Amino acid sequence: MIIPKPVSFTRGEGSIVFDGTVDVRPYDGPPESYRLTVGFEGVTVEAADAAGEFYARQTLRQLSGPDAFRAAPIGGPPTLPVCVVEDRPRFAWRGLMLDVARHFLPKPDLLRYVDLLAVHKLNVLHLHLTDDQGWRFESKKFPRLHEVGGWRPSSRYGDRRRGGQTGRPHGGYYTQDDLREVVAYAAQRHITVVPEIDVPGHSQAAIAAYPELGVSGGGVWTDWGVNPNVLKADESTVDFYRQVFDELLDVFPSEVVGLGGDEAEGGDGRFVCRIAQHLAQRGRRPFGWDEVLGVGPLPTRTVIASWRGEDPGLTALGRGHDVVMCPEEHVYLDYRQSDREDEPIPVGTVLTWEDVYAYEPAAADEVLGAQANLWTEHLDSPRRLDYAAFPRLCAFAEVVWTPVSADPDRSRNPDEFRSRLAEHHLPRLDALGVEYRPLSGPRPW
Ligand code: TNX
Repeated sequence: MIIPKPVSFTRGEGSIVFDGTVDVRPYDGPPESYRLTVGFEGVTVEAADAAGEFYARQTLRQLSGPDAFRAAPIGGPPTLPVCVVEDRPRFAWRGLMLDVARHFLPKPDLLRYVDLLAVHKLNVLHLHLTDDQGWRFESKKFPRLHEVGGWRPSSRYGDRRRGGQTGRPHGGYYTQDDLREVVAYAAQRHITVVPEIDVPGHSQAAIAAYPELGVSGGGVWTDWGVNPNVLKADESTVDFYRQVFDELLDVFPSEVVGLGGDEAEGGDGRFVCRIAQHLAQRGRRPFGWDEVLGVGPLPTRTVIASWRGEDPGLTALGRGHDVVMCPEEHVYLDYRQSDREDEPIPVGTVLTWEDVYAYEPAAADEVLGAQANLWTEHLDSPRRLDYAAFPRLCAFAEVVWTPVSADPDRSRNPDEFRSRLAEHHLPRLDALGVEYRPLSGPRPW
């Protein structure tokens, strides 16, 4: 009944009425771990650190039942089962990548996603802030980036299955203060916001703002797919981006900072190497999609996101990099959830919650962790995001907390998870106002 399934859950006889008082004590466990005891004498949380205490409190909320997740309280104080819960995460990096570039997600909705990550005990929000179709980061030095790059005109709609066009005009950006607020809000929930500015491909929005940056010109892109236009690798373009990244570092304290590097066909790899070096000189760890393994020398501290399967991640481990596994065939939450004709967002290959739940990261003892990726070409509203993210993100949360093990009581079990989804997760998501995809099939929109 817990998300994620804890290392151990022992339920005793009886229950107590919870008056909100928690006795917090130190715990001799690994980082982020805790033991929660609900006894007749009261509630005790033993926590290894502040994050462990935070997760214990999330679990307490889960034990309190779905109404504890409503925005406004209903009913009296919750009743808790007498129990002991021992728990520790499996990975240090338990992430979600949100693409706020293809469709801008207004700040209140972004904060809501931070809350949803916290409920699921995920601790990294990777924000994909720029792409061909939009630039979402306010730049004080180069304001045309957000003023021009933040807005795209209308275009015709194409067949989504083939990529297609963007359709309606669309735009928006976060001010630096907005993002500082998001960072602080996330930090209170033990979530690190890892920003990404994508170079040297996926950069048409920046090129629209400052045409001299691009190999060729053009406006903010109104197609989906891989754009052949990329950034030049000359000194002035690299220097421009050093200044943009410096602004980014002022806003985001995260040690790990994303520079993209994906799908830059025809792009000059030296661009990525030089930005990576710049980030390293500024005391940060560059973070790139697995294509960056092919561009030339990178600081060893570079973190690699393995999305084209897991082989690139294994290669990266062999070269001494830290790795975040996010293989598209297991954790791409933009992919369609069934092959039904009426599935509303029919992109990619079928990826069910069962597929996500069955994901077992390779080299699990060596990688930093895993993240689910939520690309938003076809997710143009928070409602659509909810539909794509849930309940698959619930399944993902359990993957990064609970290993597959020989002990059936402690291992992940899809049948048992299905009943926990139906009995506990979905009522909780209902209480939170999340418009998840029903287990029975597509929601009629
Ligand atoms: C590939 S995954 C991309 C994104 C797209 C996504 C669509 C990756 C690093 N790049 O630009 O949005 O496929 O699923």
